[in-house]
Amino acid sequence: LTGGLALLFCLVQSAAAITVGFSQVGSESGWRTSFSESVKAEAKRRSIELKFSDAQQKQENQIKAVRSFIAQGVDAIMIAPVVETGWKPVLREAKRARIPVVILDRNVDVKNASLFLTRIASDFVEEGRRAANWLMEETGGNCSILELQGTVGATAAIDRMKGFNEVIAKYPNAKIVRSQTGEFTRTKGKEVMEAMLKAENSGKDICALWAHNDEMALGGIQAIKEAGLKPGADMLVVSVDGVPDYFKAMADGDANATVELNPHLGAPAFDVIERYLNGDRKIDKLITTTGDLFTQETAAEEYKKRAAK
Ligand code: GZL
Repeated sequence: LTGGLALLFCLVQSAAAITVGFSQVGSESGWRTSFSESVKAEAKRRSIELKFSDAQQKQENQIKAVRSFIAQGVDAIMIAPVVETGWKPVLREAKRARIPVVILDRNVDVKNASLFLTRIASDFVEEGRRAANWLMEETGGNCSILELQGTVGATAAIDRMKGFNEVIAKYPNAKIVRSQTGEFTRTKGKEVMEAMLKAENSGKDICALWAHNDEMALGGIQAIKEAGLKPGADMLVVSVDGVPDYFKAMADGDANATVELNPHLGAPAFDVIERYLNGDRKIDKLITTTGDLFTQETAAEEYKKRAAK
């Protein structure tokens, strides 16, 4: 009898566990991999069956994954969209299949808000403003800047640029002299920075590098060193994400500031999915996370905290 009851309990228990499909952009940055790891760990903690798909930064792979989740009849879908456009058809298919969709981090450009349950993200425009405000205070508003943009068409790139430019527009002697995408990666960031430095007299008259994420900034720092300049001193470096390697660079004096981006989106995402599956229909369309600006002053101790994890 006890064996039968135990088996019954397991069956009921496993039947109660929900299945969630997660379409992730890729693994282009340290922030992205922390985000993925935190979602996987949170799913395990909650005994949620997670179907994880890494799209290698290609939207067609994301759409294929979402279609496969729909075909498998998952209970909910999470999408971290690589770019904003092109999502309407597959979101309509999920809606027809009555599967709730949670958008994580970057946004989707759809007019019909009923096509997704909610979006959980940081305010990227504010991140851009904070980076620019720090730089303007640091330089008295007198600064010629090189910009490494994130992935073209990605909300993080569009909005960080918007916030940064909104602030420097108030300073007549602050100007972005060159701007190009480094696709959020360290390799591409270094390559593009090398080209920009060559075109700008090896960066001798450049006051700062503004990068839409730490990975590109770290690539840019290598290029600045190879051009014979001291990053963090001859050329200030300001960025976003707050990955451990960047805290190390600040502690070493090679970088100056970053706005931390919270990678722990799993818990709020699963909270809202569980609320929805339990019948809650009063869910906000946007749930924002926040992050602080960090500078060299606290970089060494912050690095110790993060590297230990
Ligand atoms: C922003 C996120 C960006 C990170 C990068 O929230 O979309 O994508 O800043 C990552 O590190 O590539």
